[in-house]
Amino acid sequence: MKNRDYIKTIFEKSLYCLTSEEHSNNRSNIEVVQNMLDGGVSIIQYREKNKSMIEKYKECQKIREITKKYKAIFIVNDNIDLAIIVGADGIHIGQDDLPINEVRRLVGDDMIIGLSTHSKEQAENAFNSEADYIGVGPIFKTYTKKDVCDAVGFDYLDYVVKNIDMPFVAIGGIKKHNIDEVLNHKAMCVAMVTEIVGSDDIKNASKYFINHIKNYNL
Ligand code: TZP
Ligand code: MG
Repeated sequence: MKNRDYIKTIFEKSLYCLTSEEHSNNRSNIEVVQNMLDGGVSIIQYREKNKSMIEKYKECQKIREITKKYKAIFIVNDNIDLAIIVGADGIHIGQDDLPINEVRRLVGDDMIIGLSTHSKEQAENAFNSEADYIGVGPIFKTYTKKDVCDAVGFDYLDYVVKNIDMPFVAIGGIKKHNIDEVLNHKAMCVAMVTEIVGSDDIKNASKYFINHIKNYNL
């Protein structure tokens, strides 16, 4: 298992961007990721629900190549085999996926394992597992994720900030108009899907949020 303190240094005050081609206004995942990287994004998750495995494989190979060039962290959602094959830095899974200890056995000690959590109990379990970081959300209502649970709001985020000493990323419905609320609640790292992939200028939107998060003073 990676050192959680080390992952904290990567996540601290960072923007975490996810792909979603259906929300990318006719731009490909590759073009979107290239623009995110040009805007300075340092953590990219490939999340794509509408493609075949072979399509995802080809895209992930390409994204692995460019994220390496930019020294960005590359995390694959859902598909453990794909993450291993393309040499991703991490895999992100959900509560209904394989148990973390089995995933750890498959991916080895070096790969980052992220786990989505939506409740205090799930966070406690994640803390005591071999997960390296957790997703905390959805903070607000989101239509991006199809099978998502109701918004967890700030109570759960506050609980994690106070009680769970591991890297985490706040996610779900986070936009320009509400990001300050999330930062006020001391989110370590902020994840966005549609706010970035759906923006007219992905590079500049990424730059804006990276700077905003970095320079935000509580
Ligand atoms: N996990 C929890 S909410 C979510 C995921 C993948 C989707 C967030 O998308 P958006 O567009 O930032 O609300
Ligand atoms: Mg999943």
